[in-house]
Amino acid sequence: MSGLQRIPTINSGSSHGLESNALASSTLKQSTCPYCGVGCGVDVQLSGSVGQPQPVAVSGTPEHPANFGRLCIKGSKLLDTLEQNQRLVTPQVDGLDASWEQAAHEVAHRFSKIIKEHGPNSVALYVSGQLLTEDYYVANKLMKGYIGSANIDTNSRLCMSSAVAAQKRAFGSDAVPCSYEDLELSELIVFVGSNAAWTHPVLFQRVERAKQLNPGLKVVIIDPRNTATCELGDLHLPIKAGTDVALFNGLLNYLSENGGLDSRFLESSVAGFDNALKQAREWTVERTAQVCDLAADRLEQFYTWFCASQTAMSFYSMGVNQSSSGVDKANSIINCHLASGKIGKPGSAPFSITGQPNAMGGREVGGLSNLLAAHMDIDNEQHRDIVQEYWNSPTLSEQAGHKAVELFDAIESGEVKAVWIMATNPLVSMPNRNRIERALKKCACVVVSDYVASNDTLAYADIKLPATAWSEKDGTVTNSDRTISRQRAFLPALGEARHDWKIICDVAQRMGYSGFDFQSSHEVFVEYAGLTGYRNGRGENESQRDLDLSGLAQLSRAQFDRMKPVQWPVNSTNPNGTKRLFTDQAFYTPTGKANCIAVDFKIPTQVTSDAYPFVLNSGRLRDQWHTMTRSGSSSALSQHSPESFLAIHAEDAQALDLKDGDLVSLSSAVSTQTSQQVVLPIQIDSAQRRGELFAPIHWGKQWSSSASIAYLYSDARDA
Ligand SMILES: Nc1nc2c(c(=O)[nH]1)N[C@H]1C(S)=C(S)[C@@H](COP(=O)(O)OP(=O)(O)OC[C@H]3O[C@@H](n4cnc5c(=O)[nH]c(N)nc54)[C@H](O)[C@@H]3O)O[C@H]1N2
Ligand SMILES: Nc1nc2c(c(=O)[nH]1)N[C@H]1C(S)=C(S)[C@@H](COP(=O)(O)OP(=O)(O)OC[C@H]3O[C@@H](n4cnc5c(=O)[nH]c(N)nc54)[C@H](O)[C@@H]3O)O[C@H]1N2
Ligand code: SF4
Ligand SMILES: [Mo]
Repeated sequence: MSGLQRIPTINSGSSHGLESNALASSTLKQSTCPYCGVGCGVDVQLSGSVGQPQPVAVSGTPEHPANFGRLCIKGSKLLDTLEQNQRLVTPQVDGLDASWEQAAHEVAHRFSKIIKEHGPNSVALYVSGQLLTEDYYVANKLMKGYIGSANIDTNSRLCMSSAVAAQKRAFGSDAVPCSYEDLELSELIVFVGSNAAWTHPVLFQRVERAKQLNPGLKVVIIDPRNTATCELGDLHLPIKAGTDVALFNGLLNYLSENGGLDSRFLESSVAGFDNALKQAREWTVERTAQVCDLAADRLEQFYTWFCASQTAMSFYSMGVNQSSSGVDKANSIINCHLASGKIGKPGSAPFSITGQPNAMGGREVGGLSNLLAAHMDIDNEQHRDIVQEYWNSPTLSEQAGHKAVELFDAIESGEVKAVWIMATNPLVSMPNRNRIERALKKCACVVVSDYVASNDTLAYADIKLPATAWSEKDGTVTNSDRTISRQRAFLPALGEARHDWKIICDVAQRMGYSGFDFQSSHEVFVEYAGLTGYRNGRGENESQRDLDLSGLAQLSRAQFDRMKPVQWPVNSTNPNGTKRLFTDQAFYTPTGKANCIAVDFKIPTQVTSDAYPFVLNSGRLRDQWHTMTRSGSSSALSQHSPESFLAIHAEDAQALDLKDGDLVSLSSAVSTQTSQQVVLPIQIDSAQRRGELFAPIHWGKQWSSSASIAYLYSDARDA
């Protein structure tokens, strides 16, 4: 099949009463914002003829449970970023334009040849939380069920895999217990390692409003930097980077000594508490304050509030997850919620917030190399049997594949000889960029699916495959509180761009595999929903899983098109979805009890030295998205921070005789110290702690010759 593939643009029909105020000549499409994990509903107003619709306005969907009509600046500027002339519109093979027929054949042929000569583990997929669930599902099916290798990992490894591992340890499943609404029902909201004011703005606005409605609501921010989020805080704890386990062990100890435990809940529903407490015992307020470099009275203030409040939400993000002890950090937070019974009830939960629009959907379909689809595990024989039986697939990988960092190691070592990268830009986002460059240079076959014509990773591609962009994509995403929403296409595919799921199916079929004859995202979705319910229960031959969408497995195409946002599980017990998990105090472990995990504070793997005296913290700016392929082309979004910078405390700047705007060259133990790879202008900003620097993650080579901070980071990580 070659040539243009057009997506029908008939209105998929919103089922609410918007018709009343819609103009006769215009139609409305409801979709979901493609930026952050809040997952806001967006209404796109179209005018013009049915064949040539023009988007004219975008606004928040009034009835979407994530945003109730609100949008942040990135969402409200979505139409500015529908840039058409930066797009990849034709497949390319070895630098030449190609037909889809040729391109799909080449990918299939090169992958098949390498597999034949070197086995299934010699190829890999590196995918992304920006794919739709349907894209992700078929990618995972191809790799684990047909190629027979689990070498599929995702940029979510850099993002929330610590939270996944922690939730699995504590709850027996990767389950986010709460609903956004809980943020409005709580007495205490703790932001840990999150700059939500910039990174999850609509949720932050909901908290802002909740505080106006209830001045008794307390907000605490635990972050080494004094960020925009701190403006809402009753208390900011400028913690020394990397010491969160100490802080939450200290809280656990405080709860036990000050009547903050929920003994009944601990007795009936929690295992491992005694051991966890034993580990936490040494963390007195004084000792904790010293290790975390905090004022003891301020730390105790936080402990008192948490201990005294009936409800609390701990909203945690990259300051927790991206750490050599990321999983322990998350479990130390969850421990405190379990110990005080602040879970499974309104206004209370440890809440891992996801970054990307579909990081949750990706983990649901098994996008990580150690998972299987539908929240099943690769190291569980029964789970493997369920998945293989449902797919009726020729094989199913029995062992976990390489995780992101190891995957690029394996490419560099030559063990992996072909990689297909989809919807992520690892040259900019993976640590230790020199190593990623070496690996991709060496790799015999690099395939990249993207919708932009150029980015730092496409520069290494042998085969470039043009994917549809947000306005053209059609399928589902799952946000941070388990709400599944529809993304709906409102423009036809540009040029020869194709949907990611379709591209994967085209290649799979050319590799000779059955099981990929899907005709629409709807067909993929119902197959996936069916798998979540398949042999899911307590009976013999069954295994009980939290993720159950069996209530959606029979959706017709028309029902799928009209589907409203719904929180999983959706099944016969909960046909309209499920707001909160664990309200029955039953968890997904073999005993039904949650696990408190004994966690030990460890100093970060990377520490400062005489040669490298500064800690480099990195994160996001309000108006840019990741490596800027989406947001970089909007002039409105570039006003807030037009260039990259290195933020430094005034006293550190003074000691180095640096002033605002001075250019500094940065090096680390892994960067090439002689080259001027990273040069940034100084921004004096005492929101950093002394000895800690901050740089934004967004700029790669495409946007600036020397602002790619990925050169500086080693690949230290939590195994
Ligand atoms: N505008 C914008 N929004 C985004 C994104 C974007 O690119 N742009 N990306 C999305 C994605 S994928 C993600 S993952 C989320 C990330 O959302 P956030 O995690 O809120 O984003 P960061 O800016 O990385 O902020 C992490 C915070 O952790 C702090 N921190 C660093 N080290 C520590 C530590 O040891 N302990 C503690 N307690 N805090 C620490 C940092 O100072 C920083 O303020 O944002 C999402 N939203
Ligand atoms: N130093 C440092 N590094 C970090 C982080 C940090 O805090 N500090 N954060 C990490 C985190 S949490 C994350 S999530 C990553 C993000 O890092 P990346 O995933 O590398 O960043 P993006 O710019 O979002 O890259 C997405 C790419 O896919 C394309 N794309 C978008 N949508 C689609 C689609 O639907 N289909 C296809 N085929 N292509 C698409 C875009 O054009 C873009 O080129 O960065 C990580 N790296
Ligand atoms: S909060 Fe996130 S999902 Fe909502 S409009 Fe802003 S970027 Fe989009
Ligand atoms: Mo992320």
